[in-house]
Amino acid sequence: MSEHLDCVIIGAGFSGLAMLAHLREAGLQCVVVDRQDGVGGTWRANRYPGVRTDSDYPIYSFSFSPEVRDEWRWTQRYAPGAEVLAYLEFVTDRLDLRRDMRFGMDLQRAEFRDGTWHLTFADGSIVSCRYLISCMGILDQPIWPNVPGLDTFEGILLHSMQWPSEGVDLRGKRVGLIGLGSSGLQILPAIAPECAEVYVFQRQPNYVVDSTFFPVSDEEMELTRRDYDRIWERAKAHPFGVDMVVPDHGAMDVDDDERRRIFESKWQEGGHHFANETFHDLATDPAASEAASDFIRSKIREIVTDPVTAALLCPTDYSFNGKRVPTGHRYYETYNRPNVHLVDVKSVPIARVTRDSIVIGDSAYPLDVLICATGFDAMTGPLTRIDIVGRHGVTLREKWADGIRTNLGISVHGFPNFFMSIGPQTPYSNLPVPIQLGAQWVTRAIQFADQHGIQLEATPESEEWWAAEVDAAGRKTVMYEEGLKAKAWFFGANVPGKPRELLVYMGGGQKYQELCRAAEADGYRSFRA
Ligand code: N01
Repeated sequence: MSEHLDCVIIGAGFSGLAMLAHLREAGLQCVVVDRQDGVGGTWRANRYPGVRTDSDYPIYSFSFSPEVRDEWRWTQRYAPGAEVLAYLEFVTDRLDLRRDMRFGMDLQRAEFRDGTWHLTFADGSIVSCRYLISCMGILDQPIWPNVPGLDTFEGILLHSMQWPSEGVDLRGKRVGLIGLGSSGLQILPAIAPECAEVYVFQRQPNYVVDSTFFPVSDEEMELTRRDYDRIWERAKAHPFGVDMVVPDHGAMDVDDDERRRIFESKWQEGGHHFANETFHDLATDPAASEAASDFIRSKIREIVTDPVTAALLCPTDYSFNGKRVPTGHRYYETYNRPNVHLVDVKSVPIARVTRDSIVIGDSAYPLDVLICATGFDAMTGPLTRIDIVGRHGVTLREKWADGIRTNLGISVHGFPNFFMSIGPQTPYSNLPVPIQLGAQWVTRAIQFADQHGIQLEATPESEEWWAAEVDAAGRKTVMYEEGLKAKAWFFGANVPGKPRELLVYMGGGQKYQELCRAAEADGYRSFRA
């Protein structure tokens, strides 16, 4: 393949679909390329048992297509991964996007020369375009644990993100699980009933908010459809992009009994409800965050029958919001099963993996299967693994070696007509909201550039301004101190050697959208280097 296009969009997940729909409607000739064999992005890659969203279905979908809104039927409040994937397939077909999509296209290099982006793919295909748009998501670079001997394991070795689409038969197997972030803690309850034994190797416990996966009735679906515009407006106005109203009281404004009653009232509703609908300051006041931590620790002790296991599951090194809050489903209850064994690998770290076991101190745990739910090189990883070369011959990897620089997480100085959907330094949020708004913003920016015959590229001043804003906004939250303590991925702290800096904007999605609108109203001056 060798051709010239207006736009090439890299990635066929939520971002790529929204971007293609909007750019095509604006009359641009676009193609989406993806290295996987179909649409779905993260939802095609992550097919591990138990995978599902932690956002309620109305806000984990697009608002822009009346056809999709009216015709798609969600079945569960927190949709399972297969249902989200089916939704994205449905969107693709209903909006006739597939004709402009190419799969199995692994981008190796993109270079800006003579006013054009020149792309080279692993299969030798060459494509050129005027606009290059990254829709690669935030989590496409898996990390394996840095444990000696991992490659000598002769059983089944799996990463949560690379689960075989045909599934894995775990019946009667001895299974080891490393990693208890959102992925690992969804996997555990889903696999425990079928395995002979599960050994959970925990380095750092998490604050897991449990949830109930209510089915969605016909009546509720109809109400959601009817109310959708209002739901979307509320999500747009919320700092975290969810359809919730920020409470007017802080956790310390009420007495202990009332605080506990309020926490309890949201406990069963899941992560975002607990984090956003109890008190307004769980992300900004260390005392409020500690109160939430205390409440969750008390729930752990209430649910987990073995006191030693319960104590190990209680985080003490960082407080609530120090990591992205995960939603579980009977996660803590699973430790009451006789075949589930929690192994502390913080006080005695994993020594090595052998051909058939994990060795910790003097003990060897024999395993048939080892699952690594050990996370991602988040936000920057998808962009720095490819040679994206700007007009000075510098790659994004080189440009960001001493610190990320972008204007609003959308554009980078030295990389003309290159845009990022949910790039580094965009909001910490339920993602479909900034994804859709971002696709609409980029489409208008490209129309503006075409009308004025100009190229768009962040100015150096805008990059310095935005880096300072990102840092200042982060420092006002508990995510800053607690995230560093917890070695959270949003600091890059989970990747050996990666500089510690905030990879996301913590100032709120609504504030961020205001800034994007202001840049647009200003004639994109901060994007006209
Ligand atoms: O990854 P993580 P994830 N030995 O980085 C452990 C999104 N997501 O894939 O805390 C032992 O959170 C590590 O331990 P520690 C969501 O944004 C969403 O689970 O560093 N353990 C940690 O427990 C989420 O935040 C959904 O001590 C090791 C785990 O691996 C993001 O993806 C579902 C280790 C990694 O946790 C990432 O989640 C799934 C070692 N050597 C994911 N190395 C939804 O529900 C690492 N760990 C929408």
